[in-house]
Amino acid sequence: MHYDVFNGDADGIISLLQLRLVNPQHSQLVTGVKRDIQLLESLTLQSEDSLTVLDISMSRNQQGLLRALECGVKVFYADHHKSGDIPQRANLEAHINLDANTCTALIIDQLLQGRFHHWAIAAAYGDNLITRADELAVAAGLSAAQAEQLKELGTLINYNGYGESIEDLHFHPAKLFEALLAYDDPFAVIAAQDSPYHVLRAAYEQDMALAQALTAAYQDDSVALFKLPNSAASRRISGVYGNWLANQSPSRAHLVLSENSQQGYTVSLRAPLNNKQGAGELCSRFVTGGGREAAGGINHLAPTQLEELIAQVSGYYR
Ligand SMILES: [Mn+2]
Repeated sequence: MHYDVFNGDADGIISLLQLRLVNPQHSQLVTGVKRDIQLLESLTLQSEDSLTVLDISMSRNQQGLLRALECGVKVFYADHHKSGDIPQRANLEAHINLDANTCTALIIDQLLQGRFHHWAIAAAYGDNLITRADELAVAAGLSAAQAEQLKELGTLINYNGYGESIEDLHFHPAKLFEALLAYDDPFAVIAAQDSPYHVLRAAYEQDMALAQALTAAYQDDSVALFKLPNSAASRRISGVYGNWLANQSPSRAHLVLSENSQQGYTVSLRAPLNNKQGAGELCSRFVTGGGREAAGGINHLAPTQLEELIAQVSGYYR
């Protein structure tokens, strides 16, 4: 049995797409929501099996990988996340590149000498490598309008991967991969009226319209706070929504709260776009918080702590 193991986001799906367009293979598809990255652990393998692993961290899958290699499974691994030590084994072919300006689909694009280059560019857009994707689009002779189309397609495929569980998604990532495999060029997906592109586009607009209709639950000069209801749409859109809010008012910090199932909130904090610092530090003042300078989060905030959070954030960015 051959297993194709891939992240359920645009980069993972389009990496595999390029490989299977060149080299069709009957395989078992192993994937999940974007945040589900430990995909190797669950596999029960036999020595005659083979694996293709795409766009999931080698260090986060080390045990599963070592187990597969031990029992003689042939593994092809391509990725751009933290790898840890790469095992030196004859049955492992690893293509790991941690450059911040690359993604797995671009690593595959290089290996395939650009056979499905337009797809690779769409994946780079989807993985948020906007500047790099723009450069590649220009170098490939695409018009600004065509580049914009690839950007939208990549973004939509990526959006499909966001959710707490598979039930939140519009397409199971394996199904989305299978549907897209019918198209050797991304512009054909956009042109086909019955393709996943149109389904995702309508769904995305609907989710965003829901979020954009919300008014701030709190707002002053330095911070605005929005509460998303406990719904699948909220879980799909919260990341994109945070970006959109930040672009709307770049001098404010933004708190996006999602109601969670423990009567509290999951918190996402974005520092002001024109003052990208402090978010992780602010969040780590709360027990389950942490993050980077530009963006932080708190896994669980009790409603009674909300006032304190607002005071801290507002005071910090004032
Ligand atoms: Mn990626």
